[in-house]
Amino acid sequence: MQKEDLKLYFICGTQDINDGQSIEQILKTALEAGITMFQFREKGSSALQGAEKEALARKLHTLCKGYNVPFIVNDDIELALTIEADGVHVGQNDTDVQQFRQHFTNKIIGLSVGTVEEYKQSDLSYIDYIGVGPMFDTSSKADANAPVGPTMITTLRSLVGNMPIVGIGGITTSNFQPVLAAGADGISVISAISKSDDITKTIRYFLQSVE
Ligand code: TZP
Ligand code: MG
Repeated sequence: MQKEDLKLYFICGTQDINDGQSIEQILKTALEAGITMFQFREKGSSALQGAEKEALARKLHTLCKGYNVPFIVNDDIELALTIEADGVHVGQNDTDVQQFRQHFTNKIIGLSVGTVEEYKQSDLSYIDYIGVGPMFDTSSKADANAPVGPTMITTLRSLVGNMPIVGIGGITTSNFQPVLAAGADGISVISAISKSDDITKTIRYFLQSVE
């Protein structure tokens, strides 16, 4: 993967959209407007499972292919392998990355790293990028840790050197600039896009500043 892929990384699952809206339509609009990477993240009590989840993943993957945008699956390595996704994103408590890197050559593996302690306990040799956060308060992740702020990007940047970094958590069009200024290669958002009244305008605004 290229650092540029992280510029505007949209994450979404069926739990993240307003009632009556379609995740496919939202993704289509977001791709058209220029998101650079997408992560399918089904979470919580309403999350699709099994065949339904796989069917939706395949549809969203196909949409991403049409725009040459990498399609990443959150946590579900089996699903990622089954549908030949472009990668997976895992958290600190998810499957041992080393175990699946061998099945996952030429794929993207992202890891969440929120603190220096987490950095120290992570083997980054198998990782393509790290997601650092939460930058700010977020209501999109039920078990989110306390915000670490953009300064955590600067701290981790000095430890990881050139490794691609994306900031995540509570990022909006009003607060993303300090995340980039702190050394992130891009920003990752759920609600700023999925709940936007004008997705195209929101995305264009983000992209103007990242580029
Ligand atoms: N990981 C850390 S914060 C977060 C995830 C998945 C939620 C980000 O959602 P939002 O709506 O952009 O704050
Ligand atoms: Mg996880």
